[in-house]
Amino acid sequence: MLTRLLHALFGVLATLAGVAAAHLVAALTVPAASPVLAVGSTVIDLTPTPVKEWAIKNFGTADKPILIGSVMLGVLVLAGIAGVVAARWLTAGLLMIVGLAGLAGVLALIRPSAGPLDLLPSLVAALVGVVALWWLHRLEDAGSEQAGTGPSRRGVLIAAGGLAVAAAAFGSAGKFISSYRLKGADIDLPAATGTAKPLPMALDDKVAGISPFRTPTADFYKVDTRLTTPIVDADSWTLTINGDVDKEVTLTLADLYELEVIERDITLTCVSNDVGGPYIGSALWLGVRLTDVLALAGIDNTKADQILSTDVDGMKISTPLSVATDGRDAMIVFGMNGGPLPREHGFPVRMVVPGLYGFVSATKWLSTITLTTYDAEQAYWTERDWATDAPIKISSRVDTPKPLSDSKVGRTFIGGVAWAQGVGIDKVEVRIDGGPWQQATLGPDANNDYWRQWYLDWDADEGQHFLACRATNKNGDVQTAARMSPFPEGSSGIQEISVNVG
Ligand SMILES: Nc1nc2c(c(=O)[nH]1)N[C@H]1C(S)=C(S)[C@@H](COP(=O)(O)O)O[C@H]1N2
Ligand SMILES: [Mo]
Repeated sequence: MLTRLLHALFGVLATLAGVAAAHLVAALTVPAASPVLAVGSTVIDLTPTPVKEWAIKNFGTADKPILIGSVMLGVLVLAGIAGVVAARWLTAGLLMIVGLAGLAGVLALIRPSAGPLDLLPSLVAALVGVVALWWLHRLEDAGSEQAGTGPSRRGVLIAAGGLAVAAAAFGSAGKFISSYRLKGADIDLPAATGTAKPLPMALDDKVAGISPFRTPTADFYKVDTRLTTPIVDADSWTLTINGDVDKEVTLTLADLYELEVIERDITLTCVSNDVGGPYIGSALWLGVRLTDVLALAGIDNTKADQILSTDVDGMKISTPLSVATDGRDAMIVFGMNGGPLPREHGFPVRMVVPGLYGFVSATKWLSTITLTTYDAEQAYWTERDWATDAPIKISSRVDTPKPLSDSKVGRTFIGGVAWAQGVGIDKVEVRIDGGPWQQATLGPDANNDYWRQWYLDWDADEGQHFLACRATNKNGDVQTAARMSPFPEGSSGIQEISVNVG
């Protein structure tokens, strides 16, 4: 039994060393080609929408670490078996390791943007894994011959320990190198013509715990299908506009800077939020008008109804052409909150279309814009049965007090944010313990595409309380109480939280 466990450990250690070495090689070349990430990305793509929904609901943004952990666990179980098999029949065990690495290699190679270099990390994983497993077994055999009777395990254990240390070192080096490469890249940004009005401080200081009127870049939510952030070189980056246009054009960052540069305060929202959810943020975006860019290619004669935007890795997002060109400030963005776009938010260039959920508008790491029809080509989420025309629904959220929190008896605030991009917020009401709706005080109005803060004075008495909020837009439409889940076109309903006072 103990010998079996030791052999399983051999397999696990050899595989860990291989995976870690591969991760290091990937960090230096193509981070997404790291075997664990290649397998993980495929699992994400193959996961049915309801399971994904469930994972986002239960794990939030921890869904990815949990996914990677599960993939790793599965791989290590197989690696343990390979270790045990290798003790009986070395070649078979080694072949199992090669098979595992080979599978990761194939998955890395079939990614849309993959090049031959993407095979390198898996080759390294196979090589290191095979050599390590072979070496551990050889040491063990040598040990048992010397000792005559039982195998002397000291040498083997020292070797195994050394391998574990090497794996940890490779892995950390890989992590360090990719985080270094992921550090914000710098580019010179042009100034906007007619800069946006400075945003008032609003209720940030008055109402403790309320969402800041402008979300700090570091706190901005992040949602995408990626396990690693693409590293794009701004100097060689280009944007191609093709498909059903008068003439295909390819633009550099400098070409974009030649257009009229604008600056807009816009609230971005993810469709995956339950009512009251966290995936929303408001920022100052710097860029050019999407319509100005499309005009360079000429779309007057187009029969397209879809803007299909593709990122540098081939991931596709659809946007209705009529919506993006209806006069709203749809943007091709290169700056966020006064700095360049951070890598995780789409460096060097992304799309932002006010009023549409991010999954049908906010393409990060933008590379190509294709004018086409919904019949001819389908985007990533369209293939997964999400809506294609998904305007953001009127909604509001209680930021403070926090759900299920404990607070003190006495005067305090109930506060939060409300949004109705495109139309603007006119009113927010709060309901305490099922009583009448009471009108909250609104913070300043930056523009109709931006959220508004709100608060209500509250003299809290002891006990459990239920707090709900609802928004009304400037057309008089009230946030509906009818509950809908995020799939397929965004959640609706009214958030009601429970808090304890005492
Ligand atoms: N290339 C790419 N762009 C993408 C996504 C993605 O998965 N890949 N996710 C979209 C979704 S669902 C949302 S809500 C926004 C989120 O933008 P953020 O991460 O900057 O907040 O980006 C959008 N752009
Ligand atoms: Mo999203």
